[in-house]
Amino acid sequence: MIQLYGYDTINTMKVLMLLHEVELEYEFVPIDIRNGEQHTPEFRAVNPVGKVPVLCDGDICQTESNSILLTLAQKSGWGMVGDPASHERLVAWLFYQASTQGPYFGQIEYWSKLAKTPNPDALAHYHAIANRTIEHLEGQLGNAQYFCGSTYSIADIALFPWLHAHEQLGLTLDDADNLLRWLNRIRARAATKKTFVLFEEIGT
Ligand SMILES: N[C@@H](CCC(=O)N[C@@H](CS)C(=O)NCC(=O)O)C(=O)O
Repeated sequence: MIQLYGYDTINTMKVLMLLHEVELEYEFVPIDIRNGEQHTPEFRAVNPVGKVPVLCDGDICQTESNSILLTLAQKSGWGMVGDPASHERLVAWLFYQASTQGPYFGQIEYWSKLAKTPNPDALAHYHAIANRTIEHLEGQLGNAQYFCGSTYSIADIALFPWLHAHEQLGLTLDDADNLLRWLNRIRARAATKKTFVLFEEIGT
């Protein structure tokens, strides 16, 4: 059975959402990153970078949440989109999420919750970038149901967790009705609800 090393983190959430959509059996191996378990020799043997998620299938272990999404979607046939233009768009969203949305929203989490020395300038800087990101995503989504059109795909799964957590970061979607509709559509899915339930259990 495949194993998912993870915790109640944004990037773990993406992989769980996909596993639940595909209804693949997996073993969840919690790695308590708040208590340093990502730095144990046992876990470093699985991922030398010391980060979750990691998905292992036998001896093959894959890191980087969006690359895990892509591999699982290609293998299962779920979460991809049909025509070449949509496929290019899907891959571009995965890169955009990993290079822009993820790192900038992650900086807000750091400066608002984790930093020992507050830095209001840094927080304001990353809030401004995140607000531009939200504006961009709102415009790109437009009236479409999903980021690649009418098909729910791994592009949506990749972009979902940070937007789902926007209130915890002090961000608002008051001017982003399209994104709010999109969030609620995804929150209502059985696979997403199952992921939320598992998140409640992790670390408790
Ligand atoms: N680019 C990686 C980022 C993974 C990552 O940053 N994981 C965080 C949790 S979301 C982590 O394990 N942090 C522990 C640490 O850095 O010590 C991915 O998308 O999987």
